[in-house]
Amino acid sequence: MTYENILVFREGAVGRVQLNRPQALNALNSALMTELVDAFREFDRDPEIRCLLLHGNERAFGAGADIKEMADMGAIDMYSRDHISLWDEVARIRTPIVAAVSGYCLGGALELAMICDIIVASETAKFGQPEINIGVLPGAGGTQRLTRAVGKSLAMEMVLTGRMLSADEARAAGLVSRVVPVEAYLSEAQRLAAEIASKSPVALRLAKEAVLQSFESGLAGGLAYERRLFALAFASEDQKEGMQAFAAKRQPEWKGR
Ligand code: CO8
Repeated sequence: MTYENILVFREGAVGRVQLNRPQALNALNSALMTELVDAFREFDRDPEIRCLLLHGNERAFGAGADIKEMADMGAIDMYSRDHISLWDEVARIRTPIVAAVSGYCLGGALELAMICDIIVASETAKFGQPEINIGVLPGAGGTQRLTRAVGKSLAMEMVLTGRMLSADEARAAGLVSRVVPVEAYLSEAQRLAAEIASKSPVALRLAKEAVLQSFESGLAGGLAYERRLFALAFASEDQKEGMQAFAAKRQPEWKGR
């Protein structure tokens, strides 16, 4: 399939997608989100691909959902067209996803980055939920995922005032895992994605599922879930190979089953 709003690359076992509407600061219209979901799903089905990487350009990861596309919509349009479910589709991807963020990461684009599993930020990154300034509120999960990521007080400040966090503030708050100079943010994220992609794909998916379960359940339920997935890992050849390779002091060869 050819895409008009994203660029898609295969780099070894990493599937890389670049958001590509620079003239609109990568505003996420429904065409772009549909293409993104399509590309991610295709990678997710591909056994050769073990980690995904999502990024924009230096000026913007994304300036949010496309305001011009939404401006004239009524409540029933919003409800029945259900564009927001495209964000839910990204959350259903089982392959780990690294987001590399430079410049603006606002509104629906921050909500998209928070659905990814790890955020690497350039020093120039700016994170915000500015929807309050256009008379609405976050609609693709921001009130929930941001609050879990940075805590109630800072999430409230961001959502109620629209203030953007700098990269350093975002790291201090736990929203991003690392901050790197702008000229290195993409290569650093590629390096991280390649490192993740070198692990057992079975174990990666089980681990991602187990960590995400912490958002869905209380501690007892989450621990029980983790225990079941841990036991399930022992049904894989990769578990045998990983542990035998460790004992034999050699590198494991992952089979992905
Ligand atoms: N939507 C559409 N177009 C946009 C958007 C956007 N979110 N952001 C920027 N653009 C366009 C501008 O209109 C402009 O286009 P043009 O050159 O044709 O006039 C171009 O991108 C460049 O933008 P600016 O000239 O404004 O650039 P500045 O450097 O002056 O400002 C800002 C950069 C501060 C990022 C500014 O563009 C801005 O405030 N953008 C809007 C940010 C925002 O409010 N985001 C939240 C949107 S609402 C949302 O995300 C809700 C998600 C819920 C799910 C929705 C499901 C459908």
